Amino acid sequence: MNHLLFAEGSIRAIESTNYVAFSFFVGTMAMMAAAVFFFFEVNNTSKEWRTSVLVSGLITFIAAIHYYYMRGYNLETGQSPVFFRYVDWLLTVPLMCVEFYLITKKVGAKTGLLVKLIVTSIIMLVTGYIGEAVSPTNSAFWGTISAIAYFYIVYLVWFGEVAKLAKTGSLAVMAANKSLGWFVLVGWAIYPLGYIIGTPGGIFGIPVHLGLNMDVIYNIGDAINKIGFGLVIYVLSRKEA
Ligand SMILES: *C/C=C(C)/C=C/C=C(C)/C=C/C1=C(C)CCCC1(C)C
Repeated sequence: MNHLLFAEGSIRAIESTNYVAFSFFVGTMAMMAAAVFFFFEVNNTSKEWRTSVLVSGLITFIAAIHYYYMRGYNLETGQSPVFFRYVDWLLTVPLMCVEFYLITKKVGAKTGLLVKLIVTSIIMLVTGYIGEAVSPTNSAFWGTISAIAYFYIVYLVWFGEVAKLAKTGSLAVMAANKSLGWFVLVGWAIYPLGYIIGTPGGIFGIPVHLGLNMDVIYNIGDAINKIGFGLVIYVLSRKEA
């Protein structure tokens, strides 16, 4: 009797066909495991890399909390948790900019570069949110503005200030910046793909659905970018130790 009430009152199982909610569930677990790993490794890390590994832990920890919430939200309502998705990104993407800054700070990066990266990433995310949640009929327009900000970050990391500074660093710093650059160019490109598939404006006004779910694409992107990105930092911290 009791367990029946319990089952009906507070727990809803994820059905095996509900791959969207399932991907939120797996995402929660993966982010939690990664956060625990990075937090525990902070003490095994040489002094100058501790903050970087700690920030990797914070990124995955913040994501784990949001994923836990988004999993429940999606399961209960069947809807996309757009608002909390963007709250998560607004916290974690600037922290990823902090990671770039921390790497290049060792070879002279100034806080102005950090501010530039953070402001650009916020423009990218806020315009994306407007296109997804506030004005979906204009999603192609807002997506384009967002993409311009995105390409500016790609430019900074590959050819601009970040790249130039990284070149003056050790081989490990150069290699790490290359890897992080690939994350921004290829890993982050997963998100506009999800946006194009999930918003009515598609690409330049032409809807593209392909039968794929936007949240599943975003969840795959997050796993690659938050955990993978953190691992690159972790590997760098071992090489430089
Ligand atoms: C951990 C979360 C990360 C790394 C999120 C990154 C998100 C983006 C790079 C989103 C980019 C977008 C565009 C470039 C255009 C369409 C709108 C967005 C916001 C999906």
